[in-house]
Amino acid sequence: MTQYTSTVQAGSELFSRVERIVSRTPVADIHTHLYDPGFRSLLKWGIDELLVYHYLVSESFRAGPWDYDRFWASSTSQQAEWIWNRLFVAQSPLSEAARGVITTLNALGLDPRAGDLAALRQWFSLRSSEKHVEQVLEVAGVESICMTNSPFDPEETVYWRETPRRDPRFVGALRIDPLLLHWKEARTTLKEQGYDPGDSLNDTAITAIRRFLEDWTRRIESRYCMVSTPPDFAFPADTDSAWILEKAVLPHCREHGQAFAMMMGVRRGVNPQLRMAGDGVGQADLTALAALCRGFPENRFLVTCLSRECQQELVILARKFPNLHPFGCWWFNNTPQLIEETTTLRLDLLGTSFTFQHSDSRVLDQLIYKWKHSRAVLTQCLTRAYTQLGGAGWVPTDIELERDVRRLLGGSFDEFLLGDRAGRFESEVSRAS
Ligand code: HDL
Ligand code: ZN
Repeated sequence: MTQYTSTVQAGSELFSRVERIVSRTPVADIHTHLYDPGFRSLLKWGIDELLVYHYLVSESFRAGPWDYDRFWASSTSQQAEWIWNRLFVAQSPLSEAARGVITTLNALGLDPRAGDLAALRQWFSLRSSEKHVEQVLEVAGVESICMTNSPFDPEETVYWRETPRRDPRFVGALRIDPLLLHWKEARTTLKEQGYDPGDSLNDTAITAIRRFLEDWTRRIESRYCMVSTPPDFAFPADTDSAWILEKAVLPHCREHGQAFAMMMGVRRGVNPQLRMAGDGVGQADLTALAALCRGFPENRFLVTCLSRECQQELVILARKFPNLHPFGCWWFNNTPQLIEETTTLRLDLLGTSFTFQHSDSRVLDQLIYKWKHSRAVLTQCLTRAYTQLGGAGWVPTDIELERDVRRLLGGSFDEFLLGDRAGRFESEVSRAS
């Protein structure tokens, strides 16, 4: 009887069962930078947008000459041609993001080998955004998409003032980085929007910030509230960030049933010349997360970390705090090797009480490759896990496989948000004592 196998027998009967169920289980994509088609130009799609994805921008600069100004002064289609030639013509598209373009084009029935960007542009140009959304969601197997909605982004807030016709599959998620990380600037925005917090952090500021959060939460029908934090984010701490988080944001989340999502360990602007492509990674101090989970048991924390080194500590913290839900293999972790490593770690220590992946897609068509690539790794991880379970004498039925996969692809996320886990946990503990 196989007790443990680190390699998966692809093509085995179990592998085939798992692969079939993973491929047909619809995904709730809990973090993306996509927009409802009602937001018109904010929803990016097509070959040029695929090629100028910031992951590919940074990769294309690996070969000189590094003429940043000339690149940024050129048009999107010129940038796309430049990237195509460097990453797809001068070498094989071996990186995850470059391979993703190939996966996506083939899945849409297009031939990347033709290398004719003009013909590809023509194909995309003939499609309406609504029709393209239907096809991409169908091909990608995605049933819902959390957007990233920032009340600090004037390009976006203009649409909310028009109360856009909404596609219910595109779910709101309130993004508040400036509020927590750049209070001096954020204060100006709040004042401009009619929430005058005054000049110091006191009860007046709390009232203004909470009204701001409440109005935006309602306006976008937010699923959760999110921030990305730098490696040195500290809590508790004598900082504006810690004060606003404790006095305004976490009480708001408790009152409005909002989980608080933290994406931890991003170093913004490591190379400013690469603009959005210039961000880097640092090891987050997760003692701050432990303090938040411990100090605010009625708040629920959705967390993903950017550094590989943080992944085990995050999983172990999740074992200590029922109000902590790890999710996704974020950004630089979104590679087959690190998805497999992280997911195996999580399955071994958390079972299915986490969310396997989010796509972080910025371009609609990316949903296709990000979920095709991730599903392939999930199939590997689950086949290994069920092989081990079988070796222990417990062979899962298809119903059980479907249940488990649904949990990993959005079901555990829903349960965590709706289950008021921390409250129920508290009541169970208090009843027992
Ligand atoms: O802060 C974030 O939400 C990150 O996901 C950044 O947007 C990053 O640029 C990204 O797209 N990562 O995949
Ligand atoms: Zn993101």
